[in-house]
Amino acid sequence: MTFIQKLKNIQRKTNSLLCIGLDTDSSKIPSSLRKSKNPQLEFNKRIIEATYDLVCAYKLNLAFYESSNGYETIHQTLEFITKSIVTIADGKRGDIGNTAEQYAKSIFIDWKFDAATVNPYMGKDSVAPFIKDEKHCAFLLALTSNPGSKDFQYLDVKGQPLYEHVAAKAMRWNTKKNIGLVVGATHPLELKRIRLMVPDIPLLIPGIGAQQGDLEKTIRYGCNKGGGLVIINISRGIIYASSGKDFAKRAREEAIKIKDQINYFRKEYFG
Ligand code: OMP
Repeated sequence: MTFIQKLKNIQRKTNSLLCIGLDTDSSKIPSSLRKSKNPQLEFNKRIIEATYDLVCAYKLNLAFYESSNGYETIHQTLEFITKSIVTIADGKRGDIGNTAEQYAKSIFIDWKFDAATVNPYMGKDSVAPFIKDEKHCAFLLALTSNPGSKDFQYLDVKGQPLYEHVAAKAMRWNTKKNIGLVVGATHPLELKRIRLMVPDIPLLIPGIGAQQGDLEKTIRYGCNKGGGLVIINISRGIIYASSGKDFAKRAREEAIKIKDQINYFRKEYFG
């Protein structure tokens, strides 16, 4: 099955565009779990158990797992996720072809993620290993959600901001229909322009919640004509909804709230 088919299937099944980011910070794990053998894994399992029917994807930001037994935790977390749900490795990889091959191998072959975030700054050969197989998707950073996105991504290059060149290249490189773009929810007007440039590729949109992106505009401008093809990622706003024993229950409540808001706006703008 291609990545796009898998994404469409799960979004239809759960009626959800929501992706929960498992940015599991060891210092934020509730004290009730700290005595378990692997608190990070236990936390992830409890969040997944409480939310799997409400999401289309889980995104693991690899930075949170780059510690002694972190890579094994990634493996075990993935084993716990229902196979029909999309999994995204957020490592923002980007290196010369030979090294990129190794990154792609660990993400897609060893861990068996469906998708990866990729920094396209080093050009086509750094992206190529991630888009060999239509089962896998590379989400290229186009316009990131953080304040520093202004430093380079808006630079005028031949009359167009740099991030639009990324969108244009993504369209050109997308021969296997397995490229997506990352666009921050903190830039709704730019999101609208990007969606016009790339009508049929998936957008991974972080920045709602802790980074205060605008959900209504994100849905209105980010979705394709059919009201889909976006993945809305929320990490801290859901997984740390409570720091108490009730953290999983509160994460579920928060996920339901956001899923419902997303669907409300989808209905409003796309019928
Ligand atoms: P919260 O702000 O806690 O919802 O987390 C956002 C997640 O999305 C983190 O894992 C970020 O690293 C990631 N992210 C951004 O916040 N902004 C971007 O522009 C791109 C990403 C990403 O590639 O996922």
